[in-house]
Amino acid sequence: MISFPDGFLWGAATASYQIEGAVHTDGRVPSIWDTFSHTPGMVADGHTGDVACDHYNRYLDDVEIMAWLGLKAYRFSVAWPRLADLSFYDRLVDALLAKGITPVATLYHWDLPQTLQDTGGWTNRETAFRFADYAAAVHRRLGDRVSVWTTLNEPWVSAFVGHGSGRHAPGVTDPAAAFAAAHHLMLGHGLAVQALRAGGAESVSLTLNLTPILGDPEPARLIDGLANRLFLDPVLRGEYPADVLAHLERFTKVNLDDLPTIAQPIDVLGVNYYTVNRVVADPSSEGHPEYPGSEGIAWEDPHGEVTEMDWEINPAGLEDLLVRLARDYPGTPLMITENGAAVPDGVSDPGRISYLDAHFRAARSAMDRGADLRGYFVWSLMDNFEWARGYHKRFGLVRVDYDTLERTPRDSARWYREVIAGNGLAD
Ligand code: GBH
Repeated sequence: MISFPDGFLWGAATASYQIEGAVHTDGRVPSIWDTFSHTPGMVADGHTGDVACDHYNRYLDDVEIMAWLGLKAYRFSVAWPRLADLSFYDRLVDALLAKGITPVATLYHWDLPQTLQDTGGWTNRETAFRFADYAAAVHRRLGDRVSVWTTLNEPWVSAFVGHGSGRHAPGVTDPAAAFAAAHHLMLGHGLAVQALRAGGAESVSLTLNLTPILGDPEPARLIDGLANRLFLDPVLRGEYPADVLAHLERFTKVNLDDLPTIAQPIDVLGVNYYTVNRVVADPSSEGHPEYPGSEGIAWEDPHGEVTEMDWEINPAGLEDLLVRLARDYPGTPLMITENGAAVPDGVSDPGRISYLDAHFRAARSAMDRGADLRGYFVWSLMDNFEWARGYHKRFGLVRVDYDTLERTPRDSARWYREVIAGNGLAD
């Protein structure tokens, strides 16, 4: 038996725009993802989050499923566009607590109000201050019942997929904008931490998507800087790494006086892990638009098995990442806030079970090697709007029929239920 510590926080994760639907209900205003998904050509087959899983209306059914799974915690995000009426989250939190499920609230999972985009979005420093105001307002409303808070989900994606390749909203393709957005996102994080602390929040965190970069040492070092250290070091060490700072200053200047604000202590670091990237030096390569300045570097095809996203399945990458974090950023407890796989549709999903099984084991061995891992959230509770890929890619423990909106637990859900009940895996 491979056991996890008592109180290990087994959970599942979702995000507002990916599941809620009800985009015109209770005064919700448009977000950059409404604009983007309604722009022809941006999302596969013109899919949008207008209805999604209709979780906004079906949340009680979904909480029943979570209770059946035995989840200890549920990670959801609050939609900033619903700031005018947060009563839905009141009801959701109460329903979770009634089932003994700890709510873990993320304040920003990519659905920026369109009005803020109209004044520059994350490229405008002012947005960071608006984010902190919003964080304070949500905390005032839910802070009596929600004790675990995450500011941002994956600022790398917001900055570099949103403003580098433009594959995500707001669909900008401008390296200077991408680096400015990265800095302002981190500033917004720091200001929001201050606001949450002022309101008395118990546990405050940031979730980063961290991608181990394998391959030729020199290009791997640069890309690791842009993917990982660009965010880890300002938040956890109060500085931009020298190589990353020199690189980003080729595109834009950032205000280094913000670093003490960005480096507000956090209680836990959220880690989203899916795969590794492999890079090689290749003078003929134009580079990757999500890594501005990566000319001369090529991305290798995945090694071995891949998921439906074409992402390499590499559980050792998770183990190495957690051990590295414990070594390079000691003293910060870790939580896996997302890990999971898109596999072919069906109620039978052996690929998802073997993916999760291997990654749970990898996480456990990282703990044996010193990683202070407190919890593990599977992405995702249910199939949902997979951003630019629309509804084609299915990450759910629970299947969603998009015609009837019926939910059906997959084999992986039954399997995960056993893992949680036994707090571990059979040898
Ligand atoms: C998460 O993003 C999101 O938080 C979540 O909303 C989403 O549904 C989920 O993952 C599944 O996609 O791009 O081939 O080089 C994950 C974003 C995915 C970005 C892996 C870096 C590296 C592989 N990350 N990606 S690749």
